[in-house]
Amino acid sequence: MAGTSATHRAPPDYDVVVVGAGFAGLYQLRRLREEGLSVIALEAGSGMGGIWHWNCYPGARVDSHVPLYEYSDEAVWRDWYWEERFPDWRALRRYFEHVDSRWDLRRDIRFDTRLCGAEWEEAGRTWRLTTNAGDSLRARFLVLCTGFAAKAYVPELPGLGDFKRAWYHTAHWPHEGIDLTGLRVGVIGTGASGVQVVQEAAKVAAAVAVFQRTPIMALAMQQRALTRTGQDAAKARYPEIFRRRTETNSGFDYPGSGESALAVSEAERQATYERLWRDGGFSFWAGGYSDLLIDEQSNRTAYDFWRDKVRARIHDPVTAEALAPMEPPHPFGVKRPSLEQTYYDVFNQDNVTLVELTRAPLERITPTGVRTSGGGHHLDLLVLATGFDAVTGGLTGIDIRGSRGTSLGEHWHRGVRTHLGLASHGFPNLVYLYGPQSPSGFCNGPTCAEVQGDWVVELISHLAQRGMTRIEATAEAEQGWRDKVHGIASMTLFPRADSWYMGANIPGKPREMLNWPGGLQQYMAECRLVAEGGYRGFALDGKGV
Ligand code: NA7
Repeated sequence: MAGTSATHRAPPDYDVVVVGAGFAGLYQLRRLREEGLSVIALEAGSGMGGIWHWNCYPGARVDSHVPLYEYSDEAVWRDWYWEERFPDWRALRRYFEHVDSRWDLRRDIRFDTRLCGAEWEEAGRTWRLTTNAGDSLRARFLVLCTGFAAKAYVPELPGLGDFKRAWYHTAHWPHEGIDLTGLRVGVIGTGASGVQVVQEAAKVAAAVAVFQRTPIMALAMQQRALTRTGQDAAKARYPEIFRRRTETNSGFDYPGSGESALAVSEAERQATYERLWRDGGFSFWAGGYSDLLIDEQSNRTAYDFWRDKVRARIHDPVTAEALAPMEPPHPFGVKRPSLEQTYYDVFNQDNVTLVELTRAPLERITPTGVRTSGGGHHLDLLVLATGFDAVTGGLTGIDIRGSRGTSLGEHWHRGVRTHLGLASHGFPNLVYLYGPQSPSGFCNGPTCAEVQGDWVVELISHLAQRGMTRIEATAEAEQGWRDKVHGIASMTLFPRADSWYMGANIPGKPREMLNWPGGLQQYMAECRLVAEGGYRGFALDGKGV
């Protein structure tokens, strides 16, 4: 058992330490403070916004629309205005400054401070935390809000170390920016980040080589400029909009038809798909037929519609087949679709080349470019849009030692184990938001931050009010939740693709569903049941551990 010396029985420095100052962390800080608890937030970056503090690569922009992608607090939205329906990283950074001006958060955030280690001290029932700044502090509760994309994935590319020109992962883009004008740019990866970089680079670069392993099924963003008057008029409906987003399965405002794609005529289906396509954003993915991600035949109707829309924009038939194959590489929407504005059009430009790594595998990075079996590509800049050790990487990257001295990484070595996607056995007084086996990847971020966040605040307040100092998920509850997650996932098409949803984008990572696949409504019901049952599946105050 870790840390039992009498010196550790002193009262903790804080009731709660929150880690991360993105949507989830800032919400925790504000709400827990309101409950009268002493709270501090640690943030590795020098500013607020979480992923939006780091994301500044060319074209970085959110794929979720506003006002859905913001806090529901009227004090924040009343006098906040966006310029676009899908804001870019600059607008999102301004938004977080605005949030701070309304919630007065900064005074309780330690910036440039990364949590390096956390050790459970049983005697005092506290976490002892150490940071890169050399601080050591003790907290009763530890709330990790590190986000689903805190750990960038840089694949082992032979020769990368020899590359003499500049290379960057999208998540580590220099904050001063890079002017792409006239450069020969290579982009490895065609996920959401790769699509955005390619669109921007294609505008100004001398040459853009896009190295594709799996074609992305990108949807039409249908970006729109937003006016102040339009937003003022809409604000009367905001409370209703924010309420509705907690009543859907995706945390957005898509009504969902409840109908199978196969239950309607071909003409009706095509009309529905056209409408969803025109709506833009994730409508086509999350707002359509209910069996899209369950039934292969139904899924195929959506794929074919998507494929034909995309192919109609690409002049060269070989490129069209590579970007939108006649036969789907995997079912539609089981890898996260991204949103595009000009992605498919830029491949008609002379300065953009698609390199199919499945046909011409990457052999090595040379000092001046990338060599595939099909030939060499000279580059001035190589962009790794290769994604993240998503969902778990941000948590396992911190050396967290629980009551049995094991780390979270060790606990999850053979697969993730959580109760409600919020807590783990052997890690008392520790919760993580947006974590594995929670709705995270399948839910609009701010919705999840508030829904899960409120539950966590209630839990901690419940304990504090009763003078309880210890809570720990039981091993049985973890097993039950894991079985539920995997049981639901096995009824879906998600296991059919090697996605980050399945942990399958990282070599050696256990292949398993990493998100709660049962929809937000059932998740909320499960969380409610647990709380109403006196926090079922948790041992309170050390009883029953
Ligand atoms: P993603 O969606 O994980 O995309 C990563 C891309 O990088 C994807 O196309 C991968 O191909 C590709 N990749 C990864 N490793 C390699 C190697 N070794 N060689 C070639 N290509 C590779 O990350 P993003 O940053 O775009 O988006 C992450 C999330 O952020 C996104 O889902 C949104 O929620 C926002 P693959 O498909 O695996 O064949």
